[in-house]
Amino acid sequence: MSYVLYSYPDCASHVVRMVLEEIGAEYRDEIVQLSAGSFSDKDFLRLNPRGMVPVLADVSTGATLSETGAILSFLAEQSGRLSPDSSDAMARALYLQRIYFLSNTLHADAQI
Ligand SMILES: N[C@@H](CCC(=O)N[C@@H](CS)C(=O)NCC(=O)O)C(=O)O
Repeated sequence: MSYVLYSYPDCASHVVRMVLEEIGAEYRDEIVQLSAGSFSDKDFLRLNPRGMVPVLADVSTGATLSETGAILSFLAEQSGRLSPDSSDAMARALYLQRIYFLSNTLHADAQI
C-alpha cells in the first residue's frame, strides 16, 4: 500500500506523517507551495477544493482524503494495527480518543 502525503513543512501535517511512520507505510511527501498565503494551485484544488493540507492520496486506488481525523482513521483501520478489531463500544471510544488527540489537540498545537 503506498501513499502520497500532500503537506507543508511548517504545518500540522506531521501528525499524519507520524502515523504513516508508525504503521510502516510506503509514502512520499509532496510539499504544496504556498502562493500568496493560500494553497490555490489549480491542480491541488482538484484534490481538495478547500485548498488545505494535509491530503492523502492512495496510489493503488487513486482515492484522496482530506481532514486529518478522517485520514488518521483510514490509515489506522487500513493497516489493521491501531484500531480495535472488536465492536466493544469502550474499546472503540478509546481508539477514537487517540485519533482525536492527534487530529484535534496535537495537530492544533504543534508546529515543526
Ligand atoms: N480541518 C483541517 C484543517 C487543516 C488546516 O488547517 N490546514 C492548514 C495548514 S496546517 C492549511 O492548509 N492552510 C492553508 C490555507 O488556509 O490556505 C484538518 O483537520 O485537516
